Amino acid sequence: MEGKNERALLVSIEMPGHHLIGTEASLEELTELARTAGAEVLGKFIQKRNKPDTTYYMGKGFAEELGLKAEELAANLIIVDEELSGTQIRNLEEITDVTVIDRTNLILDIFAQRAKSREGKLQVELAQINYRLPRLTGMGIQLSRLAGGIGTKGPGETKLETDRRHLKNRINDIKKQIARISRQRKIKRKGRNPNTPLIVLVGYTNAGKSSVRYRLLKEVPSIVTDTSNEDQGTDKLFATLDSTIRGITLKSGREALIGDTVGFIQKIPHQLITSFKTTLDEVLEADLLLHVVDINNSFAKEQQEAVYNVLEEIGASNIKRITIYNKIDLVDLSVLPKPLDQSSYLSFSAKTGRGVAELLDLIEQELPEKKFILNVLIPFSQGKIISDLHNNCKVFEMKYTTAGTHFTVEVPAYFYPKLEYFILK
Ligand SMILES: Nc1nc2c(ncn2[C@@H]2O[C@H](COP(=O)(O)OP(=O)(O)OP(=O)(O)O)[C@@H](O)[C@H]2O)c(=O)[nH]1
Ligand SMILES: [Mg+2]
Repeated sequence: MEGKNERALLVSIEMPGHHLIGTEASLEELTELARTAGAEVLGKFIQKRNKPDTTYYMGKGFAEELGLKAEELAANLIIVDEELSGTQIRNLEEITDVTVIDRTNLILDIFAQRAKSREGKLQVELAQINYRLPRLTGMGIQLSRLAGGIGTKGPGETKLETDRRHLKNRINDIKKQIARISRQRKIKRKGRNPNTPLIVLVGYTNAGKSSVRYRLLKEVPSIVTDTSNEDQGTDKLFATLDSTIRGITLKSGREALIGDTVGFIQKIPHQLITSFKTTLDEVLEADLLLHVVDINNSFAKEQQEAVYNVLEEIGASNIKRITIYNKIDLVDLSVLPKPLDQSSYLSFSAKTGRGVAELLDLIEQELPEKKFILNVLIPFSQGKIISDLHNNCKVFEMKYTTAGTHFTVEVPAYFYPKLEYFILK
């Protein structure tokens, strides 16, 4: 969308209990999204209905008026705050004579603009194809131009079938490439010291995840010495797309890895969740999640709920969390709200640095001690290690061999280095 001088009208329909954050707030968020994508927003419209219209999503009369409004304001784009079917899009375009896109398509567009890494680009393309595939009939004209040409048409196939086959092939191809990158990532992860716990920042988009991490990297001894290239926080939705990991050292001397991730949003397109699976896998591997909440946002509570929903959807809801009420410098709160998920919480400001010491203490407290099950062979000469092992580890099995004692033990992280040399492959 960028650079095309998009002049947009935004539309939402208000249905009882439909939007998590309320119709107007959702439309406000859509405005931010539209601006982020590079569009100028000329007007916002809401129609109250009990349920969506299957043909036009909104009422036909309302759609016609919208078309007139678009002509009057010289708008060339209508953005609907919901995911539409291909038929609804085509019908709306016919009746308004303006290009129509839905919320999902807009978010996918932003992701496409933002994606930098090869993996990110592939993931976005996959999400886009999964969005398009069921809408091929509706968007026939746009897509037929993509496929087609000599040699692409199988015998007896219609254009639509050819397009579908084309996209399905591309999906397989992308999935293979993503799987390959994901394997390389796993190998890299295995190379990481298994002692080092992983902390991952999660939260609603623009809550301040990158800023919180930047603050931590600056305040504590971190493995990155040069922070000039770090994301210090950007006032844009979905500024962070790729997950990156940095190392920090906690007060106790314990090292930890801290990962930044893509932000969540209400009504997040499910195509994005499935295609960003490998990136989100990092969240699943976390030992502790830092849930960053923009306490200054009037919908902080609803945004938290949206985050809980996404965590649930990706299967990360049972990972321990700390809730960080960020941007406290912007509000005057005598009492902090208790997070609904019962997690530990604190007020914080990435801007002023308030709460840094407290956060580090909380992290130390909440970060579960990692444990490993190991098979080790300890030579008889290592009497000290054997007695330490009995005192500090849970022994499941012990067998004497000629080379020494063979143990199967559960080992706390701090003890791991002592045994590393004796691990049986
Ligand atoms: N006043 C104030 N602004 C903050 C604070 N923390 C972050 N911000 C601002 O909030 C905006 C978003 O910050 P980011 O750190 O980029 O947010 P994010 O959660 O990483 O956002 P995405 O990566 O886009 O999901 C930026 O303009 C920051 O400067 C804070 O404690 N106080
Ligand atoms: Mg960010």
